[in-house]
Parts: sequence; C-alpha cells; structure tokens
Amino acid sequence: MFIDEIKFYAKAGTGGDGVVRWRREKFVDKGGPNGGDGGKGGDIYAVAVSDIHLLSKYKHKKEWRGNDGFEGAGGSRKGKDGLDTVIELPVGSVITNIESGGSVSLDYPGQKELLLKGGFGGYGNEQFKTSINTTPTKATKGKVGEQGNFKIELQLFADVGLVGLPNAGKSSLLNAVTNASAKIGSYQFTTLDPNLGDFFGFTIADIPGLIEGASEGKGLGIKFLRHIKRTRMLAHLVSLENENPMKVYKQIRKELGSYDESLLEKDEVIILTKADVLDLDKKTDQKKIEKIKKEFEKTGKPIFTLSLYDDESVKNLMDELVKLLRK
Ligand SMILES: Nc1nc2c(ncn2[C@@H]2O[C@H](COP(=O)(O)OP(=O)(O)OP(=O)(O)O)[C@@H](O)[C@H]2O)c(=O)[nH]1
Ligand SMILES: [Mg+2]
Repeated sequence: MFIDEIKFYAKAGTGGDGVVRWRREKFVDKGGPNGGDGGKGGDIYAVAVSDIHLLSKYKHKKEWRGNDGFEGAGGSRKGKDGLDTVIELPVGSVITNIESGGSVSLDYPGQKELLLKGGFGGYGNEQFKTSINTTPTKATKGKVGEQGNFKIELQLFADVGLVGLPNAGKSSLLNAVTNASAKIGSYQFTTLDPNLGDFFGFTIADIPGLIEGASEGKGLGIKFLRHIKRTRMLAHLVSLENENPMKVYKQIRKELGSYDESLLEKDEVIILTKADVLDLDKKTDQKKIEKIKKEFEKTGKPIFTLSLYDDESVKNLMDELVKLLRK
C-alpha cells in the first residue's frame, strides 16, 4: 500500500554519566580525582532517499529511540558517545515537529537534517577539582536527549501533474509517453495512488481522478493533490466523451482552487482526450470539435486534441510538451 503520511515519536540519546574515580598512587591513600565525563547521547537525523514508497516501511514504527552515551571511567577517560540514528525518508518529505510547528522539506537525495540533539554527558569528578577542593566527590548525570512528535508528509516533486475526472485517460497518457506502467481501467478511480513516469528527464505525476465535490470528500477526496502542489505545470485532461467539456473543466478547476489557490496559477496545458470518439469524417462532429476548441482557446492556454489511437496526435503533444518544459 502507498503511504504518504506517517507520525512518530522520537527521543535522542541521553548523555552518559560522569563518574567519581581516584588516581591510585603508591604511598598516597587517595590520589587526585580522575573520574571521566560521560559521552554524548546520539542525535537523530533524517536523510533523504529517492524512494517514494519508503514511508510504507515505517507503518508500524511509532517510536525512535536514540543511543545513549556511555558513562565515564577512571584515568580521566571520557565515555563513548552514543551513535547517531539516521532515519531514511523519501525525497519530497515535509517533516513537521508537531509541538513546535517547525518544519523542513527534504528536497534532494542525501539531504540530511538534524531533528533532535542528544543530551550532553555528565561531568566526572576531575572537572570539579579546584585549589581549595582537591578531592571533589561530585560527578553529574548525563542530560536527557531532546524529544518530540513528528509528522512526515510526502509531497512529490514532479514537472507535470496530470489532473482531470476519473476515466479522462490520465494513466493511459502517462503510460504512452513515459516508462510507467500504471493500471488502466474503463471504470472510475482506477488510480488510487500517484504514479510517476520519466518523460525525457522530466517527471510526470499521474494522480487519482477528481470529481465534483471532491473538496468535500466525494470520490477519493483531494488529499492526494498535495502531490501536484510542487509541480511546475499541470496538464488538465478533459475527455471529448463529455457532453460539455468546458463545464467539466471548470468543475475540476473549482476543486483544485478549493484545495489550494496556487494550483490555479500554475502553467497549464489543456488536453482534450479520446478524440477518436468523434467521427471527424462527419460534418457535425467536425463542427462540434471546432466549437469546443474555440471555447477552450479563450483560456489562452495551449490546447491539444489527443487520441491514443492516433500516433500523430501523441507525437505532437510530446514535442510541444518537451518544448514548454525546456523553456
Ligand atoms: N477511445 C479512447 N479511449 C481511451 C483513450 N485514452 C484512454 N482511453 C480509455 O479510457 C479509459 C480510462 O483510462 P485511464 O487512463 O485509466 O483513465 P484515468 O484518467 O487514469 O482514470 P482514473 O485513474 O480512474 O482517474 C480506459 O479504458 C482507456 O483505455 C483514447 O485516446 N481513446
Ligand atoms: Mg488513472
């Protein structure tokens, strides 16, 4: 199952305790203090990895505990530091500290962020030696590590996000122009999780279909729109099977806008799909498609008509899309 949101509690390591020890010297009953300090508790980091399915690995992992530092020893020896804990998270993760509200985004593979600091080690008695107290019997305990509750929300990075009603042909298009092999079906809501495909070095994201009322929870809702929030461009697919494509287009835009206004300001191309359902040899259908295109041209956005059964229309779309992306 695809998981794009998890929560967990994490606590960095506690510092090791400082200790009380004495030098052993011949003829001296109690040599000077030489108790070492405790080691530092291990920190907790997050590191970004290119694997959009990674969060499902942590489905049952509700807690991370850092490694504690070790206690000091005689001979002024400091305890070993606890090893740091590194949590691998997918690129595109937005990490939020639930208590503080602070958040950081993992934007590229290998990016490493400190989430929680381990506690300092305590002081050994050697640290407390002064000219007036040469035999201190005091040592301090290690400090507890920082702790917190975190929310990890995956927001995919892609260049193009495909939007439209269920059945508009989004996944079919993704499969036709990229290396993806998304599931395709002649029924609504075939796609339940986002799919990514590589398009000449650009990434296209295919998401579940939207329906009227999605922002109120209809269909699959709009939660997955987070995955197109960070795309450069939207490709809005409207099937020519619809009686009134413009009405459908506006409905979907309304849902996009109620999720996040900024989606409406993104660059957009409009793709009128399944052109083969109209019979272009027929005058009435020819007129119909011209009328629809004219209406859409008023938006000022690039308009394409597409049929996956017409190689030329696919090639034309690919060529133009690459040009737009390279701009
Ligand atoms: N006639 C025709 N059918 C198409 C074309 N493109 C896609 N289809 C069909 O339309 C149906 C829906 O295609 P999908 O790609 O699954 O549609 P989707 O937009 O991803 O749908 P959801 O995942 O449910 O949102 C499938 O039966 C496809 O075979 C086309 O150009 N012409
Ligand atoms: Mg689909």
